[in-house]
Amino acid sequence: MKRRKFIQNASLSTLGIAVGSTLFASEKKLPILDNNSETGKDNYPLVIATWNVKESTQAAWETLQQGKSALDAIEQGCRIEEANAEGQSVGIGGLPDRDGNVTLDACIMDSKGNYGAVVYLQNILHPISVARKVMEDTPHVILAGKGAEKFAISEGFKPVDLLTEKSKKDWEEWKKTSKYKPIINIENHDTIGMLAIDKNGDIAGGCTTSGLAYKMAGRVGDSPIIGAGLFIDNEVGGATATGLGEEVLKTVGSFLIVELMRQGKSPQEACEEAIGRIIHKNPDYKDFQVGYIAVNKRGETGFYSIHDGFSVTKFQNDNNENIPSDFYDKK
Ligand code: SD4
Repeated sequence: MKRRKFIQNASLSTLGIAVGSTLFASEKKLPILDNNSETGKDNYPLVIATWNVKESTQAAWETLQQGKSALDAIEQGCRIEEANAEGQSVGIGGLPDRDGNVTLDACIMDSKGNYGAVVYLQNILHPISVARKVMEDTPHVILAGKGAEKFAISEGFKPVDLLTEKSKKDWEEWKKTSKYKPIINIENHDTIGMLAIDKNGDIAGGCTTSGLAYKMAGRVGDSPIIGAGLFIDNEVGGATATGLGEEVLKTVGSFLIVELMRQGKSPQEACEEAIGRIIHKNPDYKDFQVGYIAVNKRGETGFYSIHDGFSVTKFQNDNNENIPSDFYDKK
């Protein structure tokens, strides 16, 4: 019996057997999908990211071309968007919370299942790199707020003012009415979730954002939370999210997608089902956007959103392309 079939069958039978198969998979360190030409070698290296972020995917791709790991590619790719002061949902230039503070969330996950994150981080330009340091240089997985900032500075990151003139002006305009409508739509959209497969077929991912514009002080979204904004299982694939984080958190979206792929769904089917869960549970889905992207171990990709307007950028076979996503709400 093919190994993949075996795992599928096992997980469909009793819980005891399902647990047994999981142990078997991890003890033997065997990929569910083998890395050979038949099952995907032609599909990677590969980089895919949320929204139109060609410069980010380019940087990640170049990193992979230098023979570096998927993890290095993710860090380099995310740093581009974090340093882009024009983008108002990531890093410098991000729209502030309702008190005027720019607070950043980011996480990174490698192919060995290691994870690091920063939440509610202020005054630091590259949260993705701080998240990597949390993962690699501390015994913890998440650092928050002042502690995260202190750690970053101790690691050599320089404090910077992240509130640009443009974002300050927009915030001052917003304050005139102070209407809080956490609608994520096409105007507010460059949270970057990125997945990469390196030449060895190993997968890593990252997610970095300034979160919802004008959020309550202290609010943390899905993007830095393992299983919600990002999840990688190198035996199966990876997934990441953008959109209204509260909805992604409540349905543990990225973990759900990876588990659906483990059970045999394609990345596209898994993304569609994860969006379906949100729609099924929340009748207000017309008022908010969520988008998911996924890759599996074969280098196949999928993406789907609730509403029109979501897109992904994919770099594969020397082609860096922004592709509009299919969506649920066709009206
Ligand atoms: C959050 N998911 O903090 C993020 C926001 C986002 O494009 O994705 N914006 O909820």
